[in-house]
Amino acid sequence: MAQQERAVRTRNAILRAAGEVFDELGYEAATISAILQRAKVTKGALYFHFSSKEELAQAVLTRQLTSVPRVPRRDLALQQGLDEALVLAHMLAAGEPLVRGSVRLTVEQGSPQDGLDRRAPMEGWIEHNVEILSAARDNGELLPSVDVAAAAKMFVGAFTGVQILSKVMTDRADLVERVADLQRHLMAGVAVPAVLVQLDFSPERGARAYEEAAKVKREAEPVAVD
Ligand code: XVR
Repeated sequence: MAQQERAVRTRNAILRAAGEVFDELGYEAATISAILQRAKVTKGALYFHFSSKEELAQAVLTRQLTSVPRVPRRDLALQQGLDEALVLAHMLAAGEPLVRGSVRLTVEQGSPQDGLDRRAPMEGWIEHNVEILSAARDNGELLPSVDVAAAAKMFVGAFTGVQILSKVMTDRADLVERVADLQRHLMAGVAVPAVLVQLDFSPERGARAYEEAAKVKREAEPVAVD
């Protein structure tokens, strides 16, 4: 195996372990030694890639969007956005460590001095939603009254809220269902009637689209590089 590929694999293993530990303990209580044990790499290897707990947490936060495989293109931009929401819900419910850890780091209040930039993943999602909604606007899928920039933020805020509710109430057992239900309500407020009737909100789309997207991703790039 090429040296560079080995380094990327080690880095991914460390980030995955960090995701698990941040998910279980939160930023404050997490320790580098717990992450080391979980990743099964040497201390030297870990410090070669990351010099501090803060750097590890920031990398987990930064990876949030790229950890979610892109859903294959759909004819309707709104169906694509909807499928992405179901994929993210599926990954959180199924226990994907990087995404779970990253989401916990994003929503925990933390201390003002912890130095983490929690805005990064939120800005990434908002920007991504602007792209999807702009494509939807160009396709004539959106009601004329919709403000794309405001709707992009509404989708992120609403997903976050429902995600927290499901975690508190059912430890995410009902997350995919809650997100499908949320999307049904949000889409009714943004889609023209002719598009709304075509959207498929089945919760099972989450797992299916995840497998589909993960396959495309594996074929495109066997090892993720930042
Ligand atoms: O914007 C998002 C989607 O378009 C679905 C609505 C997802 C935003 C996820 C934000 C993330 C950060 C904290 O989830 C949290 O709970 C894909």
